[in-house]
Amino acid sequence: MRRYSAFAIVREAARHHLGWERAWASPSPKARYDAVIVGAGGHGLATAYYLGKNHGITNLAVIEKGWLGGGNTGRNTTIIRSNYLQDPSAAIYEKSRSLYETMSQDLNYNVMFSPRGVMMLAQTEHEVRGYRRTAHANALQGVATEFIAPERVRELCPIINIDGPRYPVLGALWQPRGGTARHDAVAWGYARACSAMGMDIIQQCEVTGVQSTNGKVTGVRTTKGDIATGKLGIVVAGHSGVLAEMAGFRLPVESVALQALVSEPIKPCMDVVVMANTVHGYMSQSDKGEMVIGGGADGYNNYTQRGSFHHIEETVRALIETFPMISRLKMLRQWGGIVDMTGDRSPILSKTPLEGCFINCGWGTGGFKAIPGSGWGFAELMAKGHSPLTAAFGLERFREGRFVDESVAAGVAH
Ligand code: FAD
Ligand code: PYC
Repeated sequence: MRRYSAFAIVREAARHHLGWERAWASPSPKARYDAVIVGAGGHGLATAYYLGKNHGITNLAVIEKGWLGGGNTGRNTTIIRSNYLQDPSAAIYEKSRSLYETMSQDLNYNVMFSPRGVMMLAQTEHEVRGYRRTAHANALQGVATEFIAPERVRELCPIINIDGPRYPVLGALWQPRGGTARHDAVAWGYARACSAMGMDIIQQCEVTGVQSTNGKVTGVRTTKGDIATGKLGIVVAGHSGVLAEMAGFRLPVESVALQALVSEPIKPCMDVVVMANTVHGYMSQSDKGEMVIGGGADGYNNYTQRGSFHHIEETVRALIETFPMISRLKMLRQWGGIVDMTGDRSPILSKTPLEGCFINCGWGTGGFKAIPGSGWGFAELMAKGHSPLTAAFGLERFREGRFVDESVAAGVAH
């Protein structure tokens, strides 16, 4: 792989940009790999990358039924933060956030990480207590957050209506090094780095079956033929239940639609990310000037990548009361993704009842921020059978009642 650099831009400018290489190869599948990852979203690609980089496993294929990054990785609102309450969550999300800080250099690909700061508004006394508690927990975990007063909220984001018609802003949980990154670039950067290590990324290839003998995985059946492997990572987000069924086990996961929308572009008016969880909407401004907006998840199971109309209405209503100046903005686009929700709102990174088959899912509405940390930990689990980062997130926790309960503590009421 030829490195991207200022020198390369000058060189290519001088020869009419004819020398750029394809960012990744599109090979046909081989008959056998040491490891196969199903799903070329951020988590699958990051897993492949760290299996190669940290554990030397490069005879590997990532199998994707659509195009890489076309699932939730390319559909999210790109918020990155690590202000979780429980220790195992803070550990994996902060590992992830810290990997985002150096991802562009590490991958030699500009993922446009923008640590512009994330604030979660406290609009009830209950939220004030909850966020103060999270700030104390984060201090002990080494995660830099603080609880800030309404005056500071106004200073950081002058367009907020502090006295809101229904709920005043009583303060906020502020993470100054939280922020956003360009979601497609995260997938593309990992794909390019994986391809450069000799891995095969096979798009337009659906896994239709999981093969096994005597309780051990032996391969996968795909629309491009059978592929043998003794190590399988299932990383398919909203389709995790479908793949688990192919592998012969069930997951405590529900698939629901989560949607987002963007407005027409306007001049810069907001340089932080704001989440308002009581009224339930969140907003940031993209580099193009569009307001990037989201709200709650649908309340019923679903596999269509859309989302219900009443959620758009509720989200827009919530944001207009928080940011009255957006009331006359036109919305340009709306879309949805299918997210995989667990009961404790924490992910599953686990061995499975099928030996050699591992599952990474349950990131629900909040897994974009977790991509590098999840890839790091899941690769270690697949390579060595254990990872300190993933130990609390095994499937057995649902049987044993050891939940990592983030359903309210994460501050996102999805
Ligand atoms: P995906 O990116 O969905 O990748 C899974 C891949 O598996 C897909 O490409 C799919 O095609 C493939 N696949 C499925 N079945 C098969 C099969 N049989 N064979 C082969 N391939 C298969 N998180 C945040 O941290 N911050 C946010 O601001 C945020 N906002 C969000 C907003 C929206 C609207 C949505 C939908 C999600 C949001 N999320 C957010 C959540 C985040 O997007 C996801 O948790 C994360 O992207 C999941 O990544 P993934 O790699 O696990 O899944
Ligand atoms: O987890 O921060 C998050 C998030 C924001 C929007 C959707 N999820």
